[in-house]
Amino acid sequence: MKFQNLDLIMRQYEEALDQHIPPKIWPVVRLDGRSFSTLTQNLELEKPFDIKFRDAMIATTKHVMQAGFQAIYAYVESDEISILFSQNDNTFRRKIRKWLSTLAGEASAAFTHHLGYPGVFDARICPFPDTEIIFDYFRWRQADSARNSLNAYCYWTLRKNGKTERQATSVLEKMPVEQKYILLRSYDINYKEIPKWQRYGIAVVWKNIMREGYNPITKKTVTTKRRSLEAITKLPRQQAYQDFIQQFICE
Ligand SMILES: Nc1nc2c(ncn2[C@@H]2O[C@H](COP(=O)(O)OP(=O)(O)O)[C@@H](O)[C@H]2O)c(=O)[nH]1
Ligand SMILES: [Mg+2]
Repeated sequence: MKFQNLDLIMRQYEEALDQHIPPKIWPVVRLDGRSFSTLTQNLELEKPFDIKFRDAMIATTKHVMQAGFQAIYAYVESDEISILFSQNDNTFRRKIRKWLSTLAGEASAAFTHHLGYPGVFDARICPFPDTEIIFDYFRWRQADSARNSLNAYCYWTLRKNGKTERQATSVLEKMPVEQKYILLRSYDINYKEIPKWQRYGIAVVWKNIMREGYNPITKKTVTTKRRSLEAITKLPRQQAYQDFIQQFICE
């Protein structure tokens, strides 16, 4: 078969499953660490929360937000990163396979580089039609963070105090939230005083920085504006959290 004919046929196969993010849709990509329960165990990280791991997740998020797409806002909790991109982001002509493979690859490379241990992320896209549902999405992830955080504190407190995996799981099964606070208090842990990031997650946002410089040609001081990424470890909650996110979104 002639190369040109073969090329035509192969391209049909290659492009058969291609999909695109529709116009005007806001893409939120969630990256999740693959088998990080095992990874965190192999690295003997602090339980339930480890600062080195947290910092690797923040560094990974900053890297992905600067990987050539139009990232607007990111939220990190546990081993997952959610990134909101501009509704007008036309990177790779919005081809979904390019977005998912590139973003998962960038995250995996950055995390591995930062921690010196191979970590792999999967990726999915949530295509949101408006900002209301974006707020709901981030509030949902924050509620998930708070729920998992309380459970992790209870579980590891029981494990550190002699309970087996099965015993700890069985004690916590169907235990009401208030009871979990009481359980922690009985081990001298005031859960309401733990660092906020462990409960409500971390945001990574763009900040404008004004820099003063000297122009040797005009011999004048000049002020330049630069964008840089900042991690916010004390996030507000519920409606106040929504208002916080709102400031980064312009339609
Ligand atoms: N020790 C430790 N483990 C963590 C920390 N953050 C996340 N993890 C682990 O990461 C897992 C993430 O959950 P999930 O994605 O459902 O598990 P996976 O399928 O094994 O990646 C949790 O179960 C924790 O075991 C941390 O700061 N310290
Ligand atoms: Mg995971």
